[in-house]
Amino acid sequence: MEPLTPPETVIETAIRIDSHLGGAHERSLADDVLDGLTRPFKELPPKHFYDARGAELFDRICELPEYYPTRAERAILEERADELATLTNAAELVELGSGTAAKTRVLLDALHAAGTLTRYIPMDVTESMVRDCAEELTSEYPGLQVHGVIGDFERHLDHVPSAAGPRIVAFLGGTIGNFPPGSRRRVLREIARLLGPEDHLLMGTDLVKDRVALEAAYDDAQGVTAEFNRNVLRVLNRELGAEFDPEDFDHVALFDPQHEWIEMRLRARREHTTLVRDLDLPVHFRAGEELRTEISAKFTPERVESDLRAADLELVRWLTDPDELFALTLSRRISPETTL
Ligand code: AVJ
Repeated sequence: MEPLTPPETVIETAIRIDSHLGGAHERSLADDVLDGLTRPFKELPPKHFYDARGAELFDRICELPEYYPTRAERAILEERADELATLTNAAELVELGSGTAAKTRVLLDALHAAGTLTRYIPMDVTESMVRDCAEELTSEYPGLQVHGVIGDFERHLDHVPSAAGPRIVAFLGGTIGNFPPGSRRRVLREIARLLGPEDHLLMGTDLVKDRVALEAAYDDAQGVTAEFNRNVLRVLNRELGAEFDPEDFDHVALFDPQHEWIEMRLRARREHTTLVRDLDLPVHFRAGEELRTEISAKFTPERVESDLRAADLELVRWLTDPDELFALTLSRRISPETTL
């Protein structure tokens, strides 16, 4: 006779969390520092902003009067979530860079009300955020399964579980704008591989607008964005034994109209050399020298559509707010029949 299943394994657990970070993540930071701080034009990728403090500062940015993208995107979602639910019939929502999942609730509400929702799959590098939102959402939506994936969507998309029904892959907030054009298309192609014939990508993109509004959004009066920018130096201090004094740097945010992107930089206030101890790397800054910490691309409708096309995606819906500050696009894979 088969042994009885121990009672604890019979309990349906609504939450599963897989972690893919650890050692590999620290290596990626070390590699990025070695690569980025030894160049003539110093640069670090923006993904290293988001330790616990960085994630908290980003949440404060989202509440700032100058930072319109979060409000505009939420307004679009509130206006159109029911339509998205009807169009997609989604049983599951995969969210890349889920954070606190604040805006996600609008979508989850609509899918829940439509009666199709069974599973939410948040993916984020900030473990505490994935865990907290899994706890909250399973109690807010009875019967919802949450399968959290702690990882980097540039490296761990393979760990997103395969679809159990029609799904929406959400990539909100305009994060795709953090990638320069070439890698943007690579990231989109990789994301597109998560989509089957019944699935949709829901992507947020910030739109090109006048530079005053753009620069204010990245250089707020309260200095929260400046602190967020400097936070990357604290991350290097903690993770790699670097000796940066964040106060040695000014926050700079500029719109580059040629590239149609915002650049954030840290400008050295004085000439100095900092040691990154764990890498045995001295890093020299001239007075006024700048370290680029982020690009945030701003899009035209044509640009969004051509980037989607390059990833074999076709536009299903273009959704925008009344002031056309921000856009959400719903797209799907171009099916083989339509490309013949
Ligand atoms: C999270 C990448 C969408 O580019 O607007 C906010 C990050 N940087 N303020 C953006 C950010 C400065 C944000 N994304």
